[in-house]
Amino acid sequence: MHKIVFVTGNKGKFAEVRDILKAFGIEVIQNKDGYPELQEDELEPIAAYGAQYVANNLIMPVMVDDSGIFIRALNGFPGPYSRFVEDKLGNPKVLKLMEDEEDRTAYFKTVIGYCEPGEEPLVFPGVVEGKIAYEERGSGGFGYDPIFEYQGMTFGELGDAEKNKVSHRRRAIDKFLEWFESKT
Ligand code: ITT
Repeated sequence: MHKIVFVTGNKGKFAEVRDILKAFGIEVIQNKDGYPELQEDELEPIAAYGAQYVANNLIMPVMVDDSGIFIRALNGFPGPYSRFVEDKLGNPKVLKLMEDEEDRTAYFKTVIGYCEPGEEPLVFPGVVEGKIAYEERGSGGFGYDPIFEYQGMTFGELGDAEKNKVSHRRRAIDKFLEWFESKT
């Protein structure tokens, strides 16, 4: 069985990546060492830098996941600052910011970064389009899931198994798997 070290402090992300990759015969091991997060408008350079930094520190192949929610009416906010905004504002205040906005469209994006020691990092993006709900709904998932509607249901209402079939993270991992399976 293949093993992949996934560097994240986020329990929700870890559980999703573990469940998705298990079905493909890959065991995921969580590492909570963290990495310096670049201040960038895009997730790709953050994931690439993080993966390379940890791969060279641990001297082993590693995977990282940098994600964010991009709300069109807020010009893409909070995007790469999603962690900071979740901690400082949380879903109720994000909904407040959206109170008078008619354009509810938003997307979630994950960029999986993968790097082997001494090599260049690779990035695999995945996006899912949806809408910002008017109130939090559902107790599943984590983070912004209760306010992100996908085809009428929030990710919080959808449940982990269904979310894992369609999510931004699933789409990024599918791209990673395509590459990983062609190399092994
Ligand atoms: P690591 O960097 O340690 O992996 P983190 O939580 O800091 O963990 P990010 O920098 O990628 O990760 O922050 C992404 C933010 O978006 C964070 O607040 C997450 O809770 C949230 N988030 C990421 N994926 C999500 C998902 O699938 N559903 C809901 N919220 C999500």
